[in-house]
Amino acid sequence: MMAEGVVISRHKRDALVKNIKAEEISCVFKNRDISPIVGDRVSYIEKHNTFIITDIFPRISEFSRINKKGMKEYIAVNITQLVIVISIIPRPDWFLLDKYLSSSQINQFKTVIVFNKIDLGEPHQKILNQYRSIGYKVINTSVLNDDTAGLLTELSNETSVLIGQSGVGKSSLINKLGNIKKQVIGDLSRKTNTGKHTTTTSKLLSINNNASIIDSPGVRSYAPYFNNTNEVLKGFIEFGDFEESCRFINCSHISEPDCAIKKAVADKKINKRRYENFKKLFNQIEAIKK
Ligand SMILES: Nc1nc2c(ncn2[C@@H]2O[C@H](COP(=O)(O)OP(=O)(O)OP(=O)(O)O)[C@@H](O)[C@H]2O)c(=O)[nH]1
Ligand SMILES: [Mg+2]
Ligand SMILES: [Zn+2]
Repeated sequence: MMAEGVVISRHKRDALVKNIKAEEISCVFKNRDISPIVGDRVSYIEKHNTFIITDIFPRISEFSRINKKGMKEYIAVNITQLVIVISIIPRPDWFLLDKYLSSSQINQFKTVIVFNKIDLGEPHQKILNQYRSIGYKVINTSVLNDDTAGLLTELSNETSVLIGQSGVGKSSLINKLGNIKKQVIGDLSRKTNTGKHTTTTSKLLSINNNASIIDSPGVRSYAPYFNNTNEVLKGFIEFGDFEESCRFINCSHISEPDCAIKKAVADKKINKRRYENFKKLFNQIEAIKK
């Protein structure tokens, strides 16, 4: 008999599939062409007491990264929103944030920046306001002070993946929001104030307000997968207001003369830090693509 469900977690040789009856079924996949990712809609059959995934339905979206071998690797699929979590400790990695934002822009995901642990103070307001002024939604949260209602509003009716450095509080936020099986959370390392990579596999959870959330393992770094270097140019949303005025239509805003982006940076209409991160990312992707 054939049944359908959603992949809620993926391991090396099997995947946990939640079916329409909300049963969680451990399924294997034998066919080389079938590599289910968390968020995938699949069909499966039962054969001699083993559940086997037979098909993956077409995806509405794919969130990916480039791995060490230069290949595309999927983090989550069928998502509608990226929720990028940063915090006071560990300190924000702004380049990491810009890389996530560029990926979100290319994939046209809805995007929310969550600034967590505001019970510890409110630093970085200037930078956060820069992100607000270019159009990103930035919300403050605190698990400790039970301040998560604003986040719940953003999550409702979306399928979101929570991403960010280890220890920023992704799993803690999810535990606070959902009447769900609690995710394991972990202390920060006392020496370095960084997370200990507590969450090790992505997991899709359904909470109230018709929100689906994927908890993901914290990262040290991230590089978006781009089909070509030109895509990097489209990842920085505020460039759109100026790029038509560059002298060359295919200007990469790096070394060409009469570049409207570089002029906007000089005129302080584009944030210099963002532009430097754009260059850094552009050069990284170019090095990979060569
Ligand atoms: N003060 C304060 N601490 C928090 C808050 N949210 C989470 N923490 C603490 O931060 C630490 C890390 O929390 P986790 O939820 O495990 O972080 P994570 O982002 O899921 O980390 P990984 O799974 O390793 O990626 C724990 O000690 C939490 O108690 C908050 O709002 N305020
Ligand atoms: Mg976690
Ligand atoms: Zn230019």
